[in-house]
Amino acid sequence: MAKTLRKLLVLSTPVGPLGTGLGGGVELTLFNMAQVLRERGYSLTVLAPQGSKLPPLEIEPLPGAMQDTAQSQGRQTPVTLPPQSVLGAMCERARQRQSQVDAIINFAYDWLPFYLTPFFEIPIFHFVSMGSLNEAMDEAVRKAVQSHPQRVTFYTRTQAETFGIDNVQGLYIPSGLDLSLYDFCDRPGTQLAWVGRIAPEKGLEDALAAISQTGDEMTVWGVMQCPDYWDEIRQRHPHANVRYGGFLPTEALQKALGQCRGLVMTSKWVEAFGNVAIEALACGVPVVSYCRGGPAEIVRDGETGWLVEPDSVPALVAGIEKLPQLSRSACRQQAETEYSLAAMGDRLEQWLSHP
Ligand code: HBI
Repeated sequence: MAKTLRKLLVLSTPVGPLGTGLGGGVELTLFNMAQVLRERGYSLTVLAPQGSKLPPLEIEPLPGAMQDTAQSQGRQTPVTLPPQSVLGAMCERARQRQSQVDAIINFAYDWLPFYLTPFFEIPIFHFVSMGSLNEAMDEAVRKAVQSHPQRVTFYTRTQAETFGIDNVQGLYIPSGLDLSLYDFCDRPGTQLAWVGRIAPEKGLEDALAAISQTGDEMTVWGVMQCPDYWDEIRQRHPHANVRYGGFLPTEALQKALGQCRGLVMTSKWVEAFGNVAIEALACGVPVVSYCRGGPAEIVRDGETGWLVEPDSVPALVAGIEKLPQLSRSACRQQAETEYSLAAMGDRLEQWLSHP
Protein backbone atom coordinates (compact mmCIF):
# COMPACT_ATOMS: atom_id res chain seq x y z
CA MET A 1 0.00 0.00 0.00
CA ALA A 2 1.53 3.29 -1.05
CA LYS A 3 2.46 5.52 1.89
CA THR A 4 -0.49 7.77 2.55
CA LEU A 5 0.52 11.39 2.40
CA ARG A 6 -1.02 13.12 5.39
CA LYS A 7 1.19 16.11 6.14
CA LEU A 8 1.17 18.54 3.24
CA LEU A 9 3.05 21.75 2.58
CA VAL A 10 1.31 23.99 0.05
CA LEU A 11 3.01 26.63 -2.12
CA SER A 12 0.50 29.37 -2.87
CA THR A 13 0.51 31.71 -5.86
CA PRO A 14 3.31 34.31 -5.46
CA VAL A 15 1.52 37.12 -7.31
CA GLY A 16 -0.37 38.47 -4.34
CA PRO A 17 -1.28 37.80 -0.72
CA LEU A 18 -4.03 35.22 -0.23
CA GLY A 19 -7.37 36.80 0.63
CA THR A 20 -6.91 39.91 -1.53
CA GLY A 21 -8.39 38.41 -4.71
CA LEU A 22 -5.12 39.01 -6.55
CA GLY A 23 -4.54 35.27 -6.29
CA GLY A 24 -7.55 34.73 -8.50
CA GLY A 25 -9.19 31.32 -8.63
CA VAL A 26 -6.37 29.67 -6.71
CA GLU A 27 -7.60 31.41 -3.56
CA LEU A 28 -10.94 29.60 -3.68
CA THR A 29 -9.41 26.30 -4.80
CA LEU A 30 -6.81 26.43 -2.02
CA PHE A 31 -9.41 27.38 0.60
CA ASN A 32 -11.75 24.56 -0.39
CA MET A 33 -8.95 22.01 -0.75
CA ALA A 34 -7.70 22.82 2.77
CA GLN A 35 -11.21 22.51 4.22
CA VAL A 36 -12.08 19.19 2.62
CA LEU A 37 -8.67 17.56 3.24
CA ARG A 38 -8.57 18.72 6.86
CA GLU A 39 -11.96 17.05 7.38
CA ARG A 40 -10.37 13.87 6.00
CA GLY A 41 -7.43 13.86 8.40
CA TYR A 42 -4.77 15.72 6.41
CA SER A 43 -2.77 18.57 7.87
CA LEU A 44 -1.89 21.47 5.57
CA THR A 45 0.47 24.38 5.99
CA VAL A 46 0.38 27.07 3.30
CA LEU A 47 3.46 29.07 2.32
CA ALA A 48 2.22 32.40 0.96
CA PRO A 49 3.30 36.03 0.56
CA GLN A 50 3.17 38.07 3.76
CA GLY A 51 -0.13 39.84 4.26
CA SER A 52 -1.97 36.63 3.33
CA LYS A 53 -4.91 35.75 5.52
CA LEU A 54 -7.62 33.29 4.66
CA PRO A 55 -8.95 31.80 7.93
CA PRO A 56 -8.99 29.00 8.88
CA LEU A 57 -6.00 28.28 6.59
CA GLU A 58 -2.73 27.78 8.49
CA ILE A 59 -0.45 30.18 6.66
CA GLU A 60 3.29 30.71 7.01
CA PRO A 61 3.80 34.21 5.55
CA LEU A 62 7.02 34.97 3.68
CA PRO A 63 8.45 38.35 2.82
CA GLY A 64 9.62 39.31 -0.63
CA ALA A 65 8.82 40.80 -4.00
CA MET A 66 5.81 39.42 -5.87
CA GLN A 67 6.21 37.54 -9.13
CA ASP A 68 4.97 39.28 -12.30
CA THR A 69 1.68 37.73 -13.40
CA ALA A 70 2.22 35.12 -16.10
CA GLN A 71 -0.76 36.39 -18.11
CA SER A 72 0.95 39.79 -18.49
CA GLN A 73 4.00 38.15 -20.08
CA GLY A 74 4.47 37.18 -23.73
CA ARG A 75 4.93 33.66 -25.00
CA GLN A 76 8.66 34.23 -25.48
CA THR A 77 9.23 36.20 -22.27
CA PRO A 78 12.19 34.73 -20.39
CA VAL A 79 11.67 33.42 -16.87
CA THR A 80 12.17 36.25 -14.38
CA LEU A 81 12.78 36.42 -10.67
CA PRO A 82 12.86 39.83 -8.96
CA PRO A 83 15.46 40.57 -6.28
CA GLN A 84 14.29 39.40 -2.82
CA SER A 85 11.76 37.22 -4.60
CA VAL A 86 8.95 35.84 -2.44
CA LEU A 87 8.82 32.80 -4.75
CA GLY A 88 12.49 32.12 -3.99
CA ALA A 89 11.78 32.48 -0.27
CA MET A 90 8.84 30.07 -0.53
CA CYS A 91 10.96 27.45 -2.31
CA GLU A 92 13.77 27.87 0.22
CA ARG A 93 11.33 27.45 3.11
CA ALA A 94 9.89 24.34 1.45
CA ARG A 95 13.41 22.91 1.14
CA GLN A 96 13.98 23.54 4.87
CA ARG A 97 10.63 22.01 5.84
CA GLN A 98 10.63 19.01 3.49
CA SER A 99 11.80 16.58 6.17
CA GLN A 100 8.77 17.43 8.34
CA VAL A 101 6.07 16.78 5.72
CA ASP A 102 5.03 13.98 3.36
CA ALA A 103 4.56 15.99 0.18
CA ILE A 104 4.40 19.44 -1.31
CA ILE A 105 1.49 20.73 -3.40
CA ASN A 106 2.52 23.60 -5.65
CA PHE A 107 -0.06 26.13 -6.88
CA ALA A 108 2.46 28.65 -8.21
CA TYR A 109 2.19 28.96 -11.97
CA ASP A 110 5.93 29.58 -12.19
CA TRP A 111 8.99 27.91 -13.63
CA LEU A 112 11.05 27.68 -10.40
CA PRO A 113 9.03 25.12 -8.37
CA PHE A 114 8.68 22.95 -11.46
CA TYR A 115 12.42 23.12 -12.17
CA LEU A 116 13.31 22.36 -8.53
CA THR A 117 11.01 19.30 -8.30
CA PRO A 118 13.73 16.65 -8.83
CA PHE A 119 16.01 18.47 -6.34
CA PHE A 120 13.58 17.72 -3.49
CA GLU A 121 13.58 14.48 -1.50
CA ILE A 122 9.79 14.38 -1.22
CA PRO A 123 7.18 14.41 -3.99
CA ILE A 124 5.98 17.73 -5.34
CA PHE A 125 2.46 17.65 -6.80
CA HIS A 126 1.68 20.47 -9.23
CA PHE A 127 -1.77 21.95 -9.60
CA VAL A 128 -1.56 23.97 -12.85
CA SER A 129 -3.87 26.94 -12.43
CA MET A 130 -3.97 28.39 -15.97
CA GLY A 131 -3.71 27.37 -19.59
CA SER A 132 -0.57 27.66 -21.71
CA LEU A 133 0.82 31.21 -21.66
CA ASN A 134 4.59 31.04 -22.06
CA GLU A 135 7.12 28.77 -23.80
CA ALA A 136 9.52 28.39 -20.84
CA MET A 137 6.64 27.55 -18.52
CA ASP A 138 5.15 25.12 -21.06
CA GLU A 139 8.47 23.25 -21.16
CA ALA A 140 8.52 23.01 -17.36
CA VAL A 141 4.94 21.71 -17.21
CA ARG A 142 5.48 19.17 -20.01
CA LYS A 143 8.70 17.97 -18.36
CA ALA A 144 6.92 17.46 -15.03
CA VAL A 145 4.16 15.51 -16.78
CA GLN A 146 6.74 13.36 -18.58
CA SER A 147 8.60 12.44 -15.37
CA HIS A 148 5.58 12.07 -13.04
CA PRO A 149 2.34 12.26 -15.03
CA GLN A 150 0.23 11.47 -12.00
CA ARG A 151 1.65 14.31 -9.95
CA VAL A 152 0.50 17.05 -12.31
CA THR A 153 -3.15 17.97 -12.57
CA PHE A 154 -5.34 20.65 -14.13
CA TYR A 155 -8.83 21.94 -13.59
CA THR A 156 -10.04 20.76 -16.99
CA ARG A 157 -9.08 18.71 -20.05
CA THR A 158 -9.46 21.82 -22.24
CA GLN A 159 -6.84 23.55 -20.12
CA ALA A 160 -4.42 20.60 -20.25
CA GLU A 161 -4.78 20.44 -24.02
CA THR A 162 -3.46 24.01 -24.37
CA PHE A 163 -0.07 22.54 -23.29
CA GLY A 164 -0.33 19.85 -25.95
CA ILE A 165 -0.99 17.39 -23.14
CA ASP A 166 -4.02 15.34 -23.96
CA ASN A 167 -4.14 12.95 -21.07
CA VAL A 168 -2.58 13.25 -17.66
CA GLN A 169 -4.00 9.89 -16.63
CA GLY A 170 -7.36 11.60 -17.22
CA LEU A 171 -7.32 13.05 -13.74
CA TYR A 172 -8.61 16.60 -13.65
CA ILE A 173 -9.74 18.36 -10.51
CA PRO A 174 -12.50 20.87 -11.14
CA SER A 175 -13.02 23.18 -8.22
CA GLY A 176 -15.65 22.26 -5.66
CA LEU A 177 -17.67 24.51 -3.38
CA ASP A 178 -18.93 24.34 0.15
CA LEU A 179 -22.52 24.50 -1.14
CA SER A 180 -23.83 25.27 2.34
CA LEU A 181 -22.34 28.73 1.85
CA TYR A 182 -24.42 29.35 -1.30
CA ASP A 183 -28.14 30.02 -1.09
CA PHE A 184 -30.37 29.02 -3.97
CA CYS A 185 -32.41 32.03 -5.14
CA ASP A 186 -35.32 31.32 -7.45
CA ARG A 187 -36.81 34.83 -7.48
CA PRO A 188 -34.07 37.07 -8.90
CA GLY A 189 -34.19 40.74 -9.78
CA THR A 190 -33.61 41.92 -13.34
CA GLN A 191 -29.90 42.73 -13.39
CA LEU A 192 -27.01 40.77 -14.85
CA ALA A 193 -23.72 39.99 -13.14
CA TRP A 194 -20.11 39.91 -14.28
CA VAL A 195 -17.61 38.52 -11.75
CA GLY A 196 -13.81 38.28 -11.94
CA ARG A 197 -10.52 40.14 -11.83
CA ILE A 198 -11.03 43.32 -13.83
CA ALA A 199 -8.23 42.80 -16.33
CA PRO A 200 -7.99 42.66 -20.14
CA GLU A 201 -7.82 38.87 -20.39
CA LYS A 202 -11.33 38.67 -18.91
CA GLY A 203 -12.94 40.61 -21.77
CA LEU A 204 -15.29 42.82 -19.72
CA GLU A 205 -15.57 45.24 -22.67
CA ASP A 206 -17.64 42.67 -24.59
CA ALA A 207 -20.13 42.46 -21.72
CA LEU A 208 -20.46 46.27 -21.76
CA ALA A 209 -21.01 46.18 -25.52
CA ALA A 210 -23.70 43.52 -25.11
CA ILE A 211 -25.68 45.35 -22.39
CA SER A 212 -25.42 48.57 -24.41
CA GLN A 213 -27.56 46.69 -26.93
CA THR A 214 -29.90 44.83 -24.56
CA GLY A 215 -30.38 47.77 -22.18
CA ASP A 216 -29.76 45.50 -19.17
CA GLU A 217 -28.32 46.79 -15.93
CA MET A 218 -25.17 44.90 -14.87
CA THR A 219 -23.11 44.86 -11.69
CA VAL A 220 -19.41 43.97 -11.83
CA TRP A 221 -17.82 42.29 -8.77
CA GLY A 222 -14.14 41.48 -8.47
CA VAL A 223 -10.72 42.88 -7.64
CA MET A 224 -9.99 46.07 -9.61
CA GLN A 225 -6.68 44.78 -10.98
CA CYS A 226 -6.44 47.21 -13.92
CA PRO A 227 -8.20 50.54 -13.15
CA ASP A 228 -7.02 52.17 -16.42
CA TYR A 229 -8.58 49.32 -18.39
CA TRP A 230 -11.87 49.80 -16.45
CA ASP A 231 -11.89 53.54 -17.16
CA GLU A 232 -11.04 53.01 -20.82
CA ILE A 233 -13.81 50.48 -21.51
CA ARG A 234 -16.37 52.63 -19.66
CA GLN A 235 -15.50 55.53 -21.98
CA ARG A 236 -15.75 53.21 -24.96
CA HIS A 237 -19.27 52.13 -23.87
CA PRO A 238 -20.88 55.24 -22.33
CA HIS A 239 -24.41 53.82 -22.64
CA ALA A 240 -23.68 50.62 -20.77
CA ASN A 241 -25.76 50.62 -17.58
CA VAL A 242 -23.00 49.15 -15.38
CA ARG A 243 -21.84 49.70 -11.82
CA TYR A 244 -18.85 48.39 -9.88
CA GLY A 245 -19.88 46.38 -6.81
CA GLY A 246 -16.37 45.94 -5.36
CA PHE A 247 -14.47 42.78 -4.42
CA LEU A 248 -16.76 40.81 -2.10
CA PRO A 249 -15.90 37.83 0.11
CA THR A 250 -17.84 34.65 -0.65
CA GLU A 251 -20.75 35.22 1.77
CA ALA A 252 -21.58 38.69 0.45
CA LEU A 253 -20.85 37.76 -3.18
CA GLN A 254 -23.19 34.76 -3.23
CA LYS A 255 -25.97 36.86 -1.65
CA ALA A 256 -25.63 39.56 -4.32
CA LEU A 257 -24.99 37.15 -7.20
CA GLY A 258 -28.07 35.08 -6.37
CA GLN A 259 -30.27 38.13 -6.98
CA CYS A 260 -29.10 38.33 -10.61
CA ARG A 261 -30.96 36.83 -13.54
CA GLY A 262 -27.78 35.72 -15.24
CA LEU A 263 -23.96 35.73 -15.11
CA VAL A 264 -22.11 36.89 -18.23
CA MET A 265 -18.63 35.40 -18.86
CA THR A 266 -16.43 36.88 -21.60
CA SER A 267 -12.92 35.46 -21.11
CA LYS A 268 -10.52 36.26 -23.94
CA TRP A 269 -8.06 33.62 -22.82
CA VAL A 270 -8.61 29.93 -22.22
CA GLU A 271 -9.96 30.17 -18.66
CA ALA A 272 -8.51 27.17 -16.84
CA PHE A 273 -11.74 26.66 -14.95
CA GLY A 274 -14.13 29.48 -14.05
CA ASN A 275 -14.95 29.33 -10.34
CA VAL A 276 -17.48 32.11 -10.80
CA ALA A 277 -19.49 29.84 -13.12
CA ILE A 278 -19.99 27.19 -10.43
CA GLU A 279 -20.65 29.85 -7.79
CA ALA A 280 -23.40 31.24 -10.00
CA LEU A 281 -24.88 27.77 -10.62
CA ALA A 282 -24.83 27.13 -6.86
CA CYS A 283 -27.05 30.20 -6.40
CA GLY A 284 -29.36 29.13 -9.25
CA VAL A 285 -27.95 31.74 -11.64
CA PRO A 286 -27.62 30.61 -15.27
CA VAL A 287 -24.46 31.48 -17.21
CA VAL A 288 -24.02 33.03 -20.64
CA SER A 289 -20.41 32.40 -21.64
CA TYR A 290 -18.12 32.31 -24.63
CA CYS A 291 -17.66 28.67 -25.61
CA ARG A 292 -14.01 28.63 -24.59
CA GLY A 293 -11.95 27.05 -21.81
CA GLY A 294 -13.30 25.88 -18.47
CA PRO A 295 -16.79 27.43 -18.69
CA ALA A 296 -17.35 25.45 -21.91
CA GLU A 297 -16.87 22.27 -19.85
CA ILE A 298 -18.97 23.51 -16.94
CA VAL A 299 -22.07 25.05 -18.53
CA ARG A 300 -24.65 22.63 -19.90
CA ASP A 301 -25.67 24.51 -23.06
CA GLY A 302 -29.42 25.13 -23.18
CA GLU A 303 -29.94 23.75 -19.69
CA THR A 304 -27.85 25.69 -17.16
CA GLY A 305 -26.64 28.37 -19.49
CA TRP A 306 -25.82 29.33 -23.06
CA LEU A 307 -22.41 28.73 -24.66
CA VAL A 308 -21.95 31.23 -27.46
CA GLU A 309 -19.48 31.87 -30.28
CA PRO A 310 -16.30 33.28 -28.70
CA ASP A 311 -15.69 37.03 -29.09
CA SER A 312 -19.06 37.56 -30.76
CA VAL A 313 -21.06 40.33 -29.05
CA PRO A 314 -24.18 39.54 -31.12
CA ALA A 315 -23.98 35.94 -29.87
CA LEU A 316 -23.64 37.22 -26.30
CA VAL A 317 -26.72 39.43 -26.83
CA ALA A 318 -28.70 36.44 -28.14
CA GLY A 319 -27.67 34.36 -25.12
CA ILE A 320 -28.70 37.09 -22.68
CA GLU A 321 -32.08 37.38 -24.37
CA LYS A 322 -32.62 33.60 -24.06
CA LEU A 323 -31.88 33.51 -20.31
CA PRO A 324 -35.59 33.22 -19.37
CA GLN A 325 -35.71 29.82 -21.12
CA LEU A 326 -33.41 28.31 -18.47
CA SER A 327 -34.34 26.69 -15.16
CA ARG A 328 -32.67 28.08 -12.06
CA SER A 329 -33.25 24.90 -10.09
CA ALA A 330 -31.41 22.95 -12.83
CA CYS A 331 -28.45 25.26 -12.18
CA ARG A 332 -28.41 24.52 -8.44
CA GLN A 333 -28.89 20.82 -9.16
CA GLN A 334 -25.82 20.73 -11.41
CA ALA A 335 -23.69 22.41 -8.71
CA GLU A 336 -24.83 19.81 -6.17
CA THR A 337 -24.18 16.89 -8.51
CA GLU A 338 -20.84 17.93 -9.98
CA TYR A 339 -19.20 20.61 -7.85
CA SER A 340 -19.66 19.67 -4.20
CA LEU A 341 -16.73 19.69 -1.81
CA ALA A 342 -17.10 15.93 -1.43
CA ALA A 343 -16.62 15.42 -5.19
CA MET A 344 -13.52 17.63 -5.08
CA GLY A 345 -12.22 15.82 -1.99
CA ASP A 346 -12.56 12.43 -3.67
CA ARG A 347 -10.57 13.60 -6.68
CA LEU A 348 -7.90 15.22 -4.49
CA GLU A 349 -7.44 12.03 -2.48
CA GLN A 350 -7.24 10.00 -5.68
CA TRP A 351 -4.57 12.41 -6.98
CA LEU A 352 -2.52 12.32 -3.75
CA SER A 353 -2.68 8.53 -3.61
CA HIS A 354 -0.10 8.35 -6.40
CA PRO A 355 3.14 9.41 -4.62
N1 HBI B 1 1.24 34.42 -12.51
N2 HBI B 1 3.56 34.14 -12.46
C1 HBI B 1 2.34 33.82 -11.99
N3 HBI B 1 2.24 32.91 -11.01
C2 HBI B 1 1.03 32.54 -10.49
O1 HBI B 1 0.97 31.69 -9.59
C3 HBI B 1 -0.14 33.16 -10.99
C4 HBI B 1 0.00 34.11 -12.01
N4 HBI B 1 -1.08 34.73 -12.50
C5 HBI B 1 -2.43 34.48 -12.02
C6 HBI B 1 -2.47 33.51 -10.92
N5 HBI B 1 -1.38 32.86 -10.49
C7 HBI B 1 -3.76 33.25 -10.21
O2 HBI B 1 -4.67 34.29 -10.48
C8 HBI B 1 -4.40 31.92 -10.57
O3 HBI B 1 -5.53 31.74 -9.73
C9 HBI B 1 -4.86 31.89 -11.98
